[in-house]
Order: sequence, then structure tokens, then C-alpha cells
Amino acid sequence: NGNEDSPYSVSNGEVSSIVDGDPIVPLPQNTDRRWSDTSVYARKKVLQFWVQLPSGNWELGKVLSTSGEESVVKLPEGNVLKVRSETLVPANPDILDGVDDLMQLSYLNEPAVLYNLEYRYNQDMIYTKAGPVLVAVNPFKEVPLYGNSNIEAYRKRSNESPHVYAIADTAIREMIRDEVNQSIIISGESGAGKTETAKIAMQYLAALGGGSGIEYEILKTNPILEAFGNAKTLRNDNSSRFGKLIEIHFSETGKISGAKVQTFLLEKSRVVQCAEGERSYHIFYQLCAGASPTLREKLNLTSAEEYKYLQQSNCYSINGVDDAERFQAVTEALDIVHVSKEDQESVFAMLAAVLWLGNVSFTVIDNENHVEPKEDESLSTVAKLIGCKINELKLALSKRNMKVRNDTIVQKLTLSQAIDARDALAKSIYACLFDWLVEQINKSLAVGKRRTGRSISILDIYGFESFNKNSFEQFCINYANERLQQHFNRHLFKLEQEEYIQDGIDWTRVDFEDNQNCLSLFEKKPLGLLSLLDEESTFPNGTDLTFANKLKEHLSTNSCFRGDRGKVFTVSHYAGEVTYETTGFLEKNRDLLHSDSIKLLSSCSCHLPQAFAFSMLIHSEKPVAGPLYKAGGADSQRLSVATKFKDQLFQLMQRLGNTTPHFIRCIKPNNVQSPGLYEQGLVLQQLRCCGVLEVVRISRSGFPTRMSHQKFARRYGFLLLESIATKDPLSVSVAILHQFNILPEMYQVGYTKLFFRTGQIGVLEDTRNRTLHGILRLQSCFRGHQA
Ligand code: AD9
Ligand code: MG
Repeated sequence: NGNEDSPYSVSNGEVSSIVDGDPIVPLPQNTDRRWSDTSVYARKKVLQFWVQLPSGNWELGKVLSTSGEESVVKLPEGNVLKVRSETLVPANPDILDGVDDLMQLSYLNEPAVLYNLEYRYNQDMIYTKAGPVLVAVNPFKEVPLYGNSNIEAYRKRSNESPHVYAIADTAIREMIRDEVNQSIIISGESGAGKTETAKIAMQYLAALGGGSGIEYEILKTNPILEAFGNAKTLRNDNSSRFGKLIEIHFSETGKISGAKVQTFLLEKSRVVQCAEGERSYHIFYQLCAGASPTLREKLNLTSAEEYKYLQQSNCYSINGVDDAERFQAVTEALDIVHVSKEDQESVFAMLAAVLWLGNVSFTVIDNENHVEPKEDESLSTVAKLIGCKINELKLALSKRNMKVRNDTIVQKLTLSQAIDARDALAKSIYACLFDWLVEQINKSLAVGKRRTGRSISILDIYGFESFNKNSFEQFCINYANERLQQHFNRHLFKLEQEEYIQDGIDWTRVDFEDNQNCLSLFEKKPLGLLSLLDEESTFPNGTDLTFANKLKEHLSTNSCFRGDRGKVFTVSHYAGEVTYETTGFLEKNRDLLHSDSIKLLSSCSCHLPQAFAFSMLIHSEKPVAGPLYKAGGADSQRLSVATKFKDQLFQLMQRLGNTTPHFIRCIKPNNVQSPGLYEQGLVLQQLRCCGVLEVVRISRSGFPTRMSHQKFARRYGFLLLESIATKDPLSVSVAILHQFNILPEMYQVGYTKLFFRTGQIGVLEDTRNRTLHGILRLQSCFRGHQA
């Protein structure tokens, strides 16, 4: 609102109100009560309203007349519409078009927020603040906002418009000033721009904290992690299929001294199965397209089209991407993070082994449908690549050792069991390879002795997901988002609290909602979603249906839970209801790799499979003593996927808990990855899910209107009927409050500011408007008289 002294613009005798946060209009969650008293706006001289069209989109309209409960409004193209008055939403005056921070809007309602973001987006201003949060709308094209000259402008603070650079800059400064670790938490749905945003933040940190050369290595982790952890999906050509936290360490002088990467929940299933039109991980196609002739021969590599795992989705290339070229870039990046050429070759051998495993086929050997792998090129290539005998591989893919009491019995596998065993092996090799690479990267970037304890962490993690069909993956992802949302809420709550306490306000009178109830639904022991899932996963006879029934039996009293028919249940998340189908939950949670496969890997002559087997064993619940592998070890000893994820999440939250967070919310303006297309409905739904509207709600739930004593006294002092002895702004303010009979529970007097509940300042504004009008009229009368 810029000009403190004249926050009112007076033109044509109309006075339009532009006061800090007043009046803030309730959010449409309470649709019914929303705008019940439109006459208030009429009195406030609101000229334009948002009208929701049958399409769901909002358009600006002018009210021509109001009678009873209906109003006649005129739309910009001249159309006239009759609508229920209570559905009209007041619009902000034009001078507030495209403000930098949504909190500057006079009317902070959904259409106003949508319009403001769109207004900026159309001018390539993709960043906007929502109080403490940065909103980034994906431009799907190059925008002239990055690079050295822009970095320089933010470093010198000569550019103050919202930007990832500004967030990164604040993080560095606060890290140094407060000696507190910082975090930049990026969220948003698939394709919204999280990974790009994380890279932009890293660029800024590298530019400011660079010098030792380690920043170059840190930036090179991106192409590696993207090659192995990203894939083309229907939503995003470069979709990250894992969550990532990168912790960048700084020395006392603010120079980067090292970094550490942590990853979460890689989507393993993609290795063996992916939907039509999508791809498996980029690196497979890059290897097939870019490997040198020598490497091809060593790995017995053919083209991507020859591999079953890659064939099923019928998609081999991405528009505008040269996989062979990317392969060179990845090998160079691996050089830079000190993965030796020898190790690189082992990595590629593992990739080829996975691809060839997919081509292993089976023949039925008896009339009970038991199978054995065919002895063909694929089987022998896999054996060669991982360094085992063909026979050992054959055994692992056709038989299973089971421990029954004290005996070990050998069970032959049926076709579907054998395919499962094969795919499980492929998935495990890939997942272990991914973890191994992250470990190598971390060794190379190790902070080591140079550690100072000061760091900035960047979190790029999957946002809330709600599809037509939601499975185990969405269950885990949404649980993680529920945790992050609590972190977000508590941080905003704390910021608010600090402001109140600083001003000596009684804090206990401010209510905040929390999502603790939903989190308890997930985490409670022994009767929470996660515990019940783990319990059912350990029962040999547990099925997706018995699991669903168990949930209904035990959780129906939780208000966030609803049991539906069959294998279906619904959770009320902070971002909306999601219905999950339990099909595949138990299997995905158990994620069994049979002990025979682990045994196979541990007996391989190549070092990577050995390392993988070792890491699988040390990740089991009970440390395995003695020899690396004990024949017939129980499979169920391994931690379930959900439990491992929960532990990781707790660790993450603990780490983030010790940092000052900075939140960036990425928004995808359309589903077709095109520039210039802004779909209101899609944006609105994301603003709700990622908590941007929550920021608004939280800042409204206390005393959202704040004004300094000085400003308040200056603004309303002239309305005092009785003159008071002192000019002290506090006394003047209190006198005004008394004169207008503002109820004590509706405001609080702080040391420097006055705090008001929503809408309270409106009463004063009305009187001020009327009085000003009177004065203006008097003045013009007076001038007329003089003339
Ligand atoms: V996913 O959850 O990993 O599927 P992200 O990470 O949210 O997703 P990503 O960062 O990969 O999305 O962005 C998707 C695409 O949007 C990129 O490949 C770019 O083509 C495009 N994008 C995103 N941000 C920008 C930007 N600031 N400038 C230009 C961008 N293009
Ligand atoms: Mg991503």
C-alpha cells in the first residue's frame, strides 16, 4: 500500500479503501456464510466483484442493481448476469493489480489470489510472496530471471522482487547472522518446478559461497541424480521419482565447504513396469544410446528396443532430448564427483544386468506348473555381468529355501512366482545401485574436517497427490506431506507468536488449527494406519482385504478416517480427502527380496553385487551376526518399507526442526507443459493443497489487522469528538477505541501496534469514509461559495 500517509486514493469523489489486510474476506471453505452481507461491500463502495461463471472460472463484474437476495452484474464483455448476491466476492481496486505479496491485497479471497498470480504470470513475473512463503508458477519456457547479472542484483539487493535468489540470499544472511542452520523447503505437485527451483537455489548458493571448487562438484550431482532417479512420466518429461535433501555446508567465512545428499523412497517398481507413454529411468536409454563400442561389447549391450523392461511402455525418446549426449554428460559428472572409470563400468554393468534380467524367460518343467529359466543369451549375460555361475542364477530364479521350524525345505516356483523373484532381483539391484551412487557422491563431497556445523539444506520432495486411484505410493507421499504441513503450520504459528509476544500481546487468545489428528491416524501405536499395515504385512495369510477390514475395525472412531466398501478407505488430509485402494499395499510394504537372491548377490565375484547384498543385510531389523549370510534366514526380518520411510521422515523432521525454514511452493499452471496457459481451477486446487491459502487462514485466525499506534492515531484521530489533553499516539488510539465501543475481545493493544480481529477496522473505516465525504462536500461547497 506504499504511501503510509495517504493510503486512500480519492478520485472522482469516490473513496476506495486500501487498508492493510482489511477487510479480509473469509475463505470459500465456509461457502455458505461467505458473503452473506453484501450490503457491507456496497457501503464500503466496492466497485467490482468477482463472479463465478458456470465454468468455475472467476470474472470481474460490476453490480448494476441488487434486489432481495439477487444482484444483476455486468461482465467486461457487456454480458449481464443475475446471480445470488451472496456468491459475489469483492475485488481489489486496480492499483493493487499484481502486487508482490498477496498479503498486500485488501480483499484476500481466492479469486483475488488467482487473479494476482495470473496477472504477474502473464508478464513473466513467476514469483510472488504470500507472506513468508514464495509462490513460483512454472513458466514452461525460459524466462530472463536467472544468470550472473541477476544473481549480482540480488546479492547487492538492488532487485527486491520475489525470487528464489532472494530466498537463498536471506538463508545465507540468516545463517551467518543468527548462526543457525537454514532450510529451503520446496513442494508442489509433479511437474510444478520443484527440481528446477532447487537447482536455481543451488546456483545462487554456489555463486555466493563458491571459490574452493567444491561448488562445481555439488552442481554436478544434479545430472547424475536426474539420470538415475528421474524418468519421463505423463505429467513431466523429467519427473523425479525420489525425494531429495541436499545439505550444503559453509565455513565461518560463508564459503561452501562440502555437501551431503539424502534420498527418499525411490520408485523401484518403474524398473520392471511402467505405463504406456512413460519411460523407465533416463540412464537406461542414455546407456543404450551413448555407450562406446568397447563398452557395448563388454556389456553385450543392444538397443533399448530390445529390452522387455523398456518395451512395455512403448516410448523410447523424449522430445528435444538427445540421450547419447546426456550419457556423455553423466559420465563427465561421475568423473567430477570422483567415481573412478572402473567403478563407472561396474555401474553400467549393473544397469545392463537389470535390462538383461528382464529378458530372462521361463519354461514349465512339470505338470504342477513349476518353471525354470531358459538357458539363453539373457541368462548367461546376467550371470556374467554380476559375476556368478549360470546355475546359481538359475537356482535363485526357480527355487526358494524356506525355513520351517528347524528344517529348511526347498520350494519350486511357479511361473508367476518366478517372474516375481526375477523382478524383485532387478528392482533391488537398481535400488541398491542408486543408494551406492548417492554414497559415492557423499564421499566425494564429504565435509570431513572442514565441517563447521553451519548449513543450508534444500528439500525437493514430492507434493501431495490425489489421483482417481491412489495406492501405497500416494499413501506414503501424502503421509510425508502431512508431516511437512505440520512443520509449515508450526513455523507460521511461531512467526505469528513471536510478533504477538514481541508486542506484549496475550497469546493464549489466538487459536490455530493443526493437523495432529490426521498424523495420529497414521502414527499411533498400536492402532494407527502404519502399525496396522506392518502388523498385517507380517501375517503370512494377511491380504489387502484383511488389511482394509482391520483398518475399519480399529480406526473408524478417528474423524480423519472413513472405511469404504471392500478394499477401500478414505483419509481426510489437510489438503482434502483421498481415497486409497489397498490393492498391493501388503506386497509393496513387505518388498520381499528372497533370501536366496541376497545369497546369490553375496556370492557374486563382482564387487557391486557383494556390496548390495551387504547393505541389504545390514538394513535388516536384527543385525545378522557371524557369516554374511545364513541359509534360510527369515525374510520377514527386514524392516517394512513404510517403517523405513517413517524413520527417514522422523530423522528429516528432526533435522529440519533445528533449522530456520524458508518455504517455496511451486505451482503448475497447466497439465500440458506449455507456456502461457493459466488454468484457474488447476491453480486454485494447488494453492489449497500446498497451504498457500492456509497461510492466509492462519494469519487471519488471530488478530490479522495490525496498525502502529502512530498510524492509527493519524488515521482516525480527527474523528474524536472530545479533544484529549495529550497528543501521545497510544492515548489517542485508546480514546478512539473507547469512543467507537470496540469490544475488548476484538482488539489488543501492543507496545507498538494495535491488533484487530477480522473486519473490526471496517467500522472505523466506514465512519472515516462518511466523514471524509462530508468534508469533501463541504470543501466543494465552500469553493463554490468563494467563486
Ligand atoms: V516432479 O514431482 O519431480 O515430477 P518437479 O520437480 O516439480 O516435478 P520440474 O522441476 O522437473 O518439476 O519442472 C518440470 C519442467 O518445467 C522442467 O523440466 C522445465 O521444463 C519446466 N520448468 C520448471 N521450472 C522452470 C523455470 N523456473 N524456468 C523454466 C521451468 N522452466
Ligand atoms: Mg522433480
